[in-house]
Amino acid sequence: MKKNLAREKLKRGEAAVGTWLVLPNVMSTQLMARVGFDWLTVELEHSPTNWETAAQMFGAIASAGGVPLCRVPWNTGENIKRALDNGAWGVIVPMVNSRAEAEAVVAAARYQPIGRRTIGGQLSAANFETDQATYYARANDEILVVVMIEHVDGVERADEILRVPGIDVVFIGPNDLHNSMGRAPAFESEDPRFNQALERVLKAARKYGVAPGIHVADVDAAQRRRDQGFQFIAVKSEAGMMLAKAAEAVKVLGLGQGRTVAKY
Ligand code: 3PY
Ligand code: MG
Repeated sequence: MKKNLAREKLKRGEAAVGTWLVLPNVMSTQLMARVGFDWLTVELEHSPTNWETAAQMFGAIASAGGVPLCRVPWNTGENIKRALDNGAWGVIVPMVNSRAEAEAVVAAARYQPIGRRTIGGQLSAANFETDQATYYARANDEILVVVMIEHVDGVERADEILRVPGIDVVFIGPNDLHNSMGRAPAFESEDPRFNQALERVLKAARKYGVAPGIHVADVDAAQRRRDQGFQFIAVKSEAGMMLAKAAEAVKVLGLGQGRTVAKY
């Protein structure tokens, strides 16, 4: 059975850096899988991607030697089961705000004796290049379980959430976190409440041996957050990087004059 190298890096205390795949597209996934990120997350929370396309995207990443993860649409057992049974090597679960919600994540994502994940699926074993019996026996050691704290309620309860056994990573969603503070969505801000919330989650993560993570807008921010102690770092998305480069070309060449041009 293949090893989840991103999970191993995190367990060694190192950073594992990846990006979001928001395009429902197998070809762009095949190309992104060869760039060299530690992991790639197929986005199902805010994208039009369906389960069939997601399963093909997980396969494209795994067969290129990468680590396929899935941000599920919401914290339900059905979503977590379908992501893992169809070949994701880990789940990122949005908006976890209480101990009970964190326990529900672990119950769905881990087999017994840690959780109550049910038996089934073919692509899970196939993407780890193993048979189903071996997958069932070892999946608990390879699957990456990521809970998102992205609301002031989750920050308030960071200790009770991260104390739940079976969680590997706590991932901060800065846009929703700002939103929950009544502020405009943003990856960064000078708001002391936002920066104190980050420190509070970092402290709880250290206390319970959970790797801290955050979504960032660019490479400079990724380096800064890594220096601050964040380990699981998502740099924007494949579409975001494509549009930033395209917008740069338009700007440098002085194109788009007299037209309404989107800013990226
Ligand atoms: C947020 O910023 O709210 C996110 O969900 C990032 O992934
Ligand atoms: Mg969010």
